[in-house]
Amino acid sequence: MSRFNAFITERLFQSAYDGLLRSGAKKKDIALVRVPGAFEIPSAARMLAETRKYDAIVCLGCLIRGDTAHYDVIVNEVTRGIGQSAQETGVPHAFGVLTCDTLEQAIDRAGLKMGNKGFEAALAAVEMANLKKVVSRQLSVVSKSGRRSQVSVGKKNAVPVSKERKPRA
Ligand code: INI
Repeated sequence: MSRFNAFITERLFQSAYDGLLRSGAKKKDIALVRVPGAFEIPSAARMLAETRKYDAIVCLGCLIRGDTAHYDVIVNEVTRGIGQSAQETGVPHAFGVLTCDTLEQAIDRAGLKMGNKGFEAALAAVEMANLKKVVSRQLSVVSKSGRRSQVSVGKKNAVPVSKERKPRA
């Protein structure tokens, strides 16, 4: 979590923490790491991912265009860096970095009118960590049985499309 625009990022964190606990995470298994600004999030996320101690990383920050000319330079780098860390380490990273034009927009997305992006990011992290666990298990079954060239989704864990729960409209 970045400290820049802390008024917003603290709200993102509180909601992300709540989302993790509601999803079954234990307090002792959640670590909070603070960095100065959004620009520092990708490198911190990567350091943490490389320890292999974490099931997922929830990246929380707040970039506001109105603040300084920094915004335009930083925004793509932060997005790219977080995505790159996720892809290169294989550890799920959730993107809870607000990219807003105004402080009002940021307030809305940190719990006022538009939900809380921290909460959404926490749920995305849990979902991707669970998906990774299921797929890793399937891959290890496939590699033990020597069928390396036939990596398929196993019947036990895959949900047939016909039985998939439809999201409510
Ligand atoms: N950092 C943010 O997290 N949000 C911003 O809106 C922001 N703006 O606009 O400047 C910002 N800048 C600081 C930056 O992330 C670095 O911490 C700083 O440049 C030091 O590397």
